[in-house]
Amino acid sequence: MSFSMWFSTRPVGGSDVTREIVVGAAQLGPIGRNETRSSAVDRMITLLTDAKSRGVDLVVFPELALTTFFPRWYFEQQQEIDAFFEAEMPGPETGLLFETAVKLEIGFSFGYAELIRVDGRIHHFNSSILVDKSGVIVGKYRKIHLPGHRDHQPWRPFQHLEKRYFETGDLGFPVFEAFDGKLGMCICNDRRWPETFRVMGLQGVEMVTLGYNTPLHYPPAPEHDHLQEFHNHLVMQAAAYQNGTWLVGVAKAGKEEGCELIGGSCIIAPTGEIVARCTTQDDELVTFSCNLDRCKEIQQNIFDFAQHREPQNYTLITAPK
Ligand code: ING
Repeated sequence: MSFSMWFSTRPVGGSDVTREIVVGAAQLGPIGRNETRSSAVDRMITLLTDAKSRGVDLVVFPELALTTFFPRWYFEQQQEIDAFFEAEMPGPETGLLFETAVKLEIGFSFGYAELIRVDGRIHHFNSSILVDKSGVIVGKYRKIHLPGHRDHQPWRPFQHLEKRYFETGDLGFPVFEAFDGKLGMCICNDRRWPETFRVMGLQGVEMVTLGYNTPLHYPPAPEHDHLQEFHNHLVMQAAAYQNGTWLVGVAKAGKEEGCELIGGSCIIAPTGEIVARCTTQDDELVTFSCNLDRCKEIQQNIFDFAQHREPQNYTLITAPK
């Protein structure tokens, strides 16, 4: 076999202008129970401003970035619970974040507790939004995989009452045309479920942003505590590689109201490689220039769904539980 037979000339496709998004993973340290939203917003603005000075286009903040992770406590009164929710977005205390971002011409994504009224009924979601450089909310996601439990379980050193305080997200796993690419979002526990990313992968997602609040201690299985950081990166790296997408995972980190939350915020390439990661448990920004066209290396080869997927063999996955 001649030498030239070994080297197929790969088709040279597309324009020579690459689609880059300079991303900032903006990790937050602990937010105290009595810390005001304005204080959290000020910390986010500091990170936004630093990001702009570093040429960032899109800053990603954690899940429930405006308050402490309140599902760790059992509340009887709905009024106490609703105090952690936003009834408007932007609202009186988050408007400054939007105004500053517009001035800086920078996009951002963050998670918050969303309270909405529909036909006179109040709904509560663990939500995330994507805001473009002109301050327009171009995408919204509501957390679907709610971990933890619904009832008060005093045996636990801290509660995890997301099933009590939030409804299951009702928007699916949408992918949005924004920042010259296809962007999707998910939230925290969603990242542990491969279906989350495959649904977005089937929509051609090129970057997924997600925030998380992940306690180091997992009361039902303390023997896994030492694996929390490993599991965190394992699922995100696998998701990025198996769907050929960039992934930005951002923690609320550190000892928050006595509960140790893992850090490990990072930016992951479509190959599954971690290309940037935080090294502290505090407010910290790491950045990377993400070439969206690199998704093709995976999406048009090893995970070319049209060529290689066998959905007729996967029907169990969507069968009702
Ligand atoms: N937090 C955790 C998460 O999925 C958890 C809950 C921790 C589940 C450890 C399993 C193990 O990262 C949220 N907010 O979903």
